[in-house]
Amino acid sequence: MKVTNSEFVISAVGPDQYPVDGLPEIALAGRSNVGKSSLINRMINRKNLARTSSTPGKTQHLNYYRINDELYFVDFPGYGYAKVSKTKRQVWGEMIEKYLLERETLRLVMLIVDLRHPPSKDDEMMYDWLKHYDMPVCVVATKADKIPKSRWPKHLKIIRESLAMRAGDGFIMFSSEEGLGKDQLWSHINQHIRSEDMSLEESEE
Ligand SMILES: Nc1nc2c(ncn2[C@@H]2O[C@H](COP(=O)(O)OP(=O)(O)OP(=O)(O)O)[C@@H](O)[C@H]2O)c(=O)[nH]1
Ligand SMILES: [Mg+2]
Repeated sequence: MKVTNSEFVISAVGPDQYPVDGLPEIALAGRSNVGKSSLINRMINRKNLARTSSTPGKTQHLNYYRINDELYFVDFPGYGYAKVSKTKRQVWGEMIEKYLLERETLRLVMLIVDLRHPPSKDDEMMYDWLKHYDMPVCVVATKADKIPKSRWPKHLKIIRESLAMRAGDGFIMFSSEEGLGKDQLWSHINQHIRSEDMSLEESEE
């Protein structure tokens, strides 16, 4: 997809604030600091539209980005950040769960993991939960530029096996720093925004 226009729409705290125009939505879930916002910026060729930081836990609401008047990226609050209070974590958890279960325009969840490390317990829980509800997931292993190419296959294998990935889910290696994986991810997203309803999704690959 050629991105000609992208804008930040809203940092939503609940369903009342979600957009009502019915465009398809692609959600981004992942550990705090894993690189979700950087991935969005790379996908839309913007340096800092999605706020990135070296301070984890920065994104605290569902941040909506509207792309080409064709779709939304929905940046979730990162999970697994110890300094966030238990109450706050619970509120985020409930908001995300409700969104995932009830948002009719949701087409795909991108689960962002760090290629360098085995998935965390939270990553495993998130993927299991998405599998349980039969949602289409694309696992994106980012920060690929941080390890030598020769070690990529080994790391990919660990991630695939630790998550017990379904054959039908996408699995893409990515680098926000260098742009690796961008075209592949766009073509995966394009396939999903054309589908009418997640429950009618056919598995691919
Ligand atoms: N080298 C490299 N650094 C990256 C990459 N992606 C993200 N980073 C860095 O990792 C840090 C965190 O990135 P963010 O995009 O802010 O992470 P996030 O997942 O949005 O974090 P929260 O909003 O706190 O959940 C920043 O310092 C980024 O510059 C990548 O592909 N390669
Ligand atoms: Mg972020």
